[in-house]
Amino acid sequence: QFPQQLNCAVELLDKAVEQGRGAAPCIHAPTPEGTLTWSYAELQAQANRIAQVLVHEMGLVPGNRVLLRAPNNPMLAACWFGVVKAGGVAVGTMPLLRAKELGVMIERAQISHALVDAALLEEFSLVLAQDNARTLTQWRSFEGRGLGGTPQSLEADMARHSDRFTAVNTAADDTCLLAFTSGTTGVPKATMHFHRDVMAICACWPPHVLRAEASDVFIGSPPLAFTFGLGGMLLFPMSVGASTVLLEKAAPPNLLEAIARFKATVLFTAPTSYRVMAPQAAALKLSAPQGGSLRKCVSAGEALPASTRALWKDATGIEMIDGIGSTELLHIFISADEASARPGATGKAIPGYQACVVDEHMQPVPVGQVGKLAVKGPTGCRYLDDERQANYVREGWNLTGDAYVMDADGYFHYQARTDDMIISAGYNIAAPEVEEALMQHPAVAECGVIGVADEERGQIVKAFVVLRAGHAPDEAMVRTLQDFVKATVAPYKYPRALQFLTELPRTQTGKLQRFRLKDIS
Ligand code: 3UK
Repeated sequence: QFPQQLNCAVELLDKAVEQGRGAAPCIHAPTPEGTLTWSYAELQAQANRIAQVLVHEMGLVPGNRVLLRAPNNPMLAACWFGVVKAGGVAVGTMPLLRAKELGVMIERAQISHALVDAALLEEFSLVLAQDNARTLTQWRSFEGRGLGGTPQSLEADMARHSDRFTAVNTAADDTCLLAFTSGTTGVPKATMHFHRDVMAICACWPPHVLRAEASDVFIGSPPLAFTFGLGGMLLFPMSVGASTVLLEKAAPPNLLEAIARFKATVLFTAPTSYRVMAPQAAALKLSAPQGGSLRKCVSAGEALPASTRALWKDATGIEMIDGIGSTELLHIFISADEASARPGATGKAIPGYQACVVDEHMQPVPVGQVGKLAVKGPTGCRYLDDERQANYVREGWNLTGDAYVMDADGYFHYQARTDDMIISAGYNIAAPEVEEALMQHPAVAECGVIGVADEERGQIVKAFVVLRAGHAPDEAMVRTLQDFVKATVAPYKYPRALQFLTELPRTQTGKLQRFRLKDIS
């Protein structure tokens, strides 16, 4: 379905300019002085200069891997397109990563070049001193808003080049992107994606489920280093000629303020963030039904509890769009739009993808029964280190590691990560179901549930709870919450152990790290 030669940066950026969108706004960002906006033509000019610096001054040849280090900002987007136009492989990394973690990634991915936001240079200098970063010989730093004045300045080099560059004529199945998994289980794995994969995700979920328009203004929290963010915050808005707001700081208070300031219409963030933002979103009347701008709200990264969906709907009048995606499959493959959303279900397989629920032997399980989620589509898992490839891909199906139930209408209901099914005295208990029950109690701000070893029952359910302000973490509260769960779901699912924390361990993509809760136990 795609031509043999394809460069996704040409498709998404150059063609937009050719087709007359050059003057349209593409990227907005807050600056200390006000707002910066780049048109499609301006983003293209920056990307073209960066591509020439990479090729002519940094010796990049097609296939070289380029480490990108920056919070979400316009220059990071320009670097991404510059690398891809030059035929390089963009390797986005979470801004908060430390030298030790980066060294492992550089070694594993044999990274040769780096483009680094000046704000992250201190940690980067530690990386360069490490033995495992020996392959990385060429780097430049930039100021996120393109102002220049940093060591080994990318901008100074860019100034010597024109705003024109003809993209390298890559093959549709050349790699353009290496994405590292979130590390919910500890060790990040690198996944490879081709130019055609990028075009495939732009052709599946956005037109069929999201249905955004050129007039939309996208905003959200996921980093561009996370494929949820790369799609939602950059590729998808560009694929429809819309604009996007890139925020270096997108924790709930900043995000709320920015939605109002930029009159954002399409929001991408994680379930926990929706939960935290709901009261202020209501007070600020941010949504279109309340006279504000916001009209579409996308949740991914973790299961969306029915209670959070209801909370957000009460606060804003907006029915959320849930979607499950993975780094391995690049983006969302099961989802439902506003009109067909069902509380408690993620949705159906989106056009282009097939999904089913299977047992140990890859046989479909009957409707209504729990099994492993298996997915097939135009994108799929290619680990850089193929040892683990066979765990994720079996008989052509991607096994995401999630336990799901499919109902008679083809809606998929999330249960747990396959490893997070708790077996207690012979009962199968899905940790997220207990979490959802706890979260319905007004004293609970956040919680995480795991199974811990128990002599008598094999495992018991243990809950970690963060209380809302004004509630005391005492024995009486433990019993109150235990009784509450017993009254909300089948009593055998109640947490026999319950511990209070002041915050939960999360990855930078907002996912609960259950393995770290196990360490606390
Ligand atoms: C979990 C969900 C229930 C699920 C991602 C959208 O999260 C993304 O990628 P990761 O590689 O993690 C994948 C795993 O996260 N998950 C994600 N979304 C949902 N569980 N409901 C959801 N809506 O365990 C999955 O296997 O970090 C999400 C787009 C791109 C992505 N990379």
